[in-house]
Amino acid sequence: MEVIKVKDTDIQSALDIVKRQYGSDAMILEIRKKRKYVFGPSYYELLIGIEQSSVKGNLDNLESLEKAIKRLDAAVSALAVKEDELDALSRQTGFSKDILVKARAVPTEDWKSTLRQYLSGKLEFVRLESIKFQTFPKVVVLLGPTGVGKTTTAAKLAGYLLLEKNVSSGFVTIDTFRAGAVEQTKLFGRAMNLPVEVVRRPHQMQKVLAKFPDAHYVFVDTIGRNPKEIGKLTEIKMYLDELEEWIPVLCLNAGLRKEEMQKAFEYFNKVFHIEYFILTKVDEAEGISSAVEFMAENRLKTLALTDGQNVPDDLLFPDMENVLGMVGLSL
Ligand SMILES: Nc1nc2c(ncn2[C@@H]2O[C@H](COP(=O)(O)OP(=O)(O)O)[C@@H](O)[C@H]2O)c(=O)[nH]1
Ligand SMILES: [Mg+2]
Repeated sequence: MEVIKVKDTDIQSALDIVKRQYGSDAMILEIRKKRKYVFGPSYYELLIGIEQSSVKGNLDNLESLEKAIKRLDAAVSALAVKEDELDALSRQTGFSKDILVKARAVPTEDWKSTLRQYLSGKLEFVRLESIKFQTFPKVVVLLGPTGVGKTTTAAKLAGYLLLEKNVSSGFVTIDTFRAGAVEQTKLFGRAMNLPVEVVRRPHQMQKVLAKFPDAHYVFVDTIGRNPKEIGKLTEIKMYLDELEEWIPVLCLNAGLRKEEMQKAFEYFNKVFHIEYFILTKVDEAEGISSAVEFMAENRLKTLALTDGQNVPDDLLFPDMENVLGMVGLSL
């Protein structure tokens, strides 16, 4: 046993020092009250016994700490070397370095299957028909910045349901701008012989559903001039709050950069809790790697992709393999 002396004018401070420095390994052997000279101030001297094994243990710990630091050092240098590799892979795949690192695709020989595994754990594809609703008709609200293709996509979805599933739909346009910009929806409605209603006051919302006695689905389309006006979103939300049940679907253009998608998502998600997603204009985008990253990182349930102006044909219902294939990650 090693014996150590600890001195302090205050007994509590002395005990604190022992506790801090030697922890539970310390054994107090003796406490002495002393004076340096006859009339000098008193102080305490604590004799502490420490088992050799724990001193040795601490030394062993130090050694293993040193080894760990060396290993960490080596790993950091290795990472620096991999930076070039990371850059190259990012350019080659269109995926950000950020996600390649998160997925641990670098440094790995088998980066493809590592990235595949990472993405497939986060991506989700859902068919509109499989979403359970408590109420009827099922109300689907299409949200997104102006020009992303909300109105066209609503028409495509209604067309698909009608032609492929023999299920009828209706359209509601919330015209918060009193702009009367509903002609486009009316044209689609007329072409498919499906009803279109325009709502200009929130309290009309629930009542308007009664105007679609045959519809299984009602697609609510929103009009906006400036998607940056958060006030407009809360106004749209007021209309939807009148409804018993509805699901919001965010539509974003595949040509956007990931940061732009994230910004738009956060902006809409603040007002609506976004769970479902449609990626539009895939035909115009150079690739969809960024969009796929965005979908994965936000754990969005993707309902469809759109890839052209033709209604209702340019609509895809991809599964995991389709999408992984589209970003060059097929098996
Ligand atoms: N290339 C392409 N154009 C699309 C697609 N979806 C919609 N559009 C076009 O984008 C424009 C805006 O669409 P619209 O549905 O009015 O957008 P909204 O403002 O979000 O309702 C129209 O010219 C559409 O034909 C798509 O998937 N690919
Ligand atoms: Mg529109």
